[in-house]
Amino acid sequence: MGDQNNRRASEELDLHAEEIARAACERLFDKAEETVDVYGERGRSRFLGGARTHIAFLSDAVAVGHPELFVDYARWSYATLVHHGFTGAFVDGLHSLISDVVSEVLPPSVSGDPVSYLTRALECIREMPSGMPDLPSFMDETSPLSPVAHRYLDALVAADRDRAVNSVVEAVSDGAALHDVYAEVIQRSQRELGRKWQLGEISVAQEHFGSAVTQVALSQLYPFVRDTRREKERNQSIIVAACANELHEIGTRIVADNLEADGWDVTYLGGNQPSQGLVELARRKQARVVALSVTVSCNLRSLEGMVQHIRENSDARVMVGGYPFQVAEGLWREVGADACGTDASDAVRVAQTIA
Ligand code: B12
Repeated sequence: MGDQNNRRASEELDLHAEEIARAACERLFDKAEETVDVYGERGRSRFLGGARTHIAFLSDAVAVGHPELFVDYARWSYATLVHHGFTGAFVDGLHSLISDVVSEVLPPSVSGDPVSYLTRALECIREMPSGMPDLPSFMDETSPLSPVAHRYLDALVAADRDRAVNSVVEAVSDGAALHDVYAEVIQRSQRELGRKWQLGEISVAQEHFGSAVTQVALSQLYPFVRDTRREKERNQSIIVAACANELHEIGTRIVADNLEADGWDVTYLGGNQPSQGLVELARRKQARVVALSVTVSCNLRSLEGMVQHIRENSDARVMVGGYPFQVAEGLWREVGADACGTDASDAVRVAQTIA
């Protein structure tokens, strides 16, 4: 877990984030004319945006004291940039520049960790095989629901909402288990959409459309959730939300629906939830558990603050989940949670054990 020095370094990074991003951008584009020739003004604004996101991810990784979180992000962003037409050398230069600027701008007493995280990320990127990074598919051809998953994904990519929604509703009506359709069709397709965007095969608009249709599909599947809940009613209340600043809400919603199908009285709050109202709701609903989700590690401090606030102001147990906990072992304990689950089915198992 991050110590006081980590926290200070991260605060300084936040304070100087814009200055660092702009200085790195200026050096890359204004001092190396060939960079402007190759990537143009559009490249400059993309780089600036990317540099800001980089610093946000770096800052949270430093705060919680887990360099592997930043390394994971840096590898992901390297693969994405290379698949979107930037050269490996450009991305390498970008990392080196950010590292140089961080060591110049941050006070020497706190720059050690951020610079060492950046160096570690750079080393890992340099160890990646040259050429286009391989991004394995998320689709599972051995799953009995594979044909439905392909139908669903193809319909999302083809911008055919009705075909997508009908494919999952028909699968459940024909007897497929709800949690399998969530895991094998919807979750895999959403992740595959992300991969296709990363590979440059689909646009941001197609990815956004796909996620919007998935929300419609989840609404159409909700009556099945309610029917299953009636059979299992357990009269225990749980609040489910994604933490403040976290916009990824589909995984959170699937967790909520799985819990409800297991008989829980679920209050689902969606994404980007501040802790204030959540605690009041937890008290009013006499919630046994609050389940919090985080997907991007730059929201970890936000999640941590919420866990602390819930602990100090309610009796509810706290369960956390989401991608960063798959990358950094033991992190869930360090953010102060009572438990962590890996996916929606695991969330059901874990909630029962801590309630
Ligand atoms: C759709 C999407 C978005 C949408 C979200 C729309 C919405 N309404 O939800 C939008 C466009 C908003 C978005 C934004 C961003 N995104 Co995005 N996004 C995705 C995408 C393509 C799909 C996410 C999804 O629906 N997954 C499917 C669900 C079902 O899976 P899941 O979230 O993992 O949830 C399961 C488990 O994690 C677990 N779980 C989750 N929460 C909890 C909680 C508890 C308590 C428990 C027990 C379990 C649990 O159970 C869930 C169900 O089984 C992913 C790709 C991917 N591989 O996931 C990228 C992805 C997550 N995004 C990414 C990034 C970088 C971003 C941005 C930073 C981009 C940017 N530069 O602005 C922003 C951050 C915004 C923010 N502040 O939150 C990266 C993260 C890279 C990394 N290594 O960290 C990914 C991987 C990009 C990719 N294309 O491959 N994104």
